[in-house]
Amino acid sequence: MKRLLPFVLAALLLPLLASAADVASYTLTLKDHRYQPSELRIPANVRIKLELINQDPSPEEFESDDFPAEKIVMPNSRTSLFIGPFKPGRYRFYGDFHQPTAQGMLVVE
Ligand SMILES: [Cu+2]
Repeated sequence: MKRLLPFVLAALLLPLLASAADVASYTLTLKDHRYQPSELRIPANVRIKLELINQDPSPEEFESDDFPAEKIVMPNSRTSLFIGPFKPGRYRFYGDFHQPTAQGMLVVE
């Protein structure tokens, strides 16, 4: 049993590593309190990793009323969150601290 242990561990852990690596990553950059891109296309029915890059000198909060998400990104820094899975459709998101300009849309297809 002792010699089998590494193989047992590998058999247990590799699928976990593989599934983590399989999560596709998408980037939203904040600059001048606007999201770039303002429309982000993602595939339906999968969980995705969203990288938030804030190039502004003030904090922002990524938020949506269409799906559960609320994440603060500090000035000149980055963070990430997982969102989805989504059904096909359009889902609005915004920056809570600069709503007049920080508007965007997830286009799920
Ligand atoms: Cu908020």
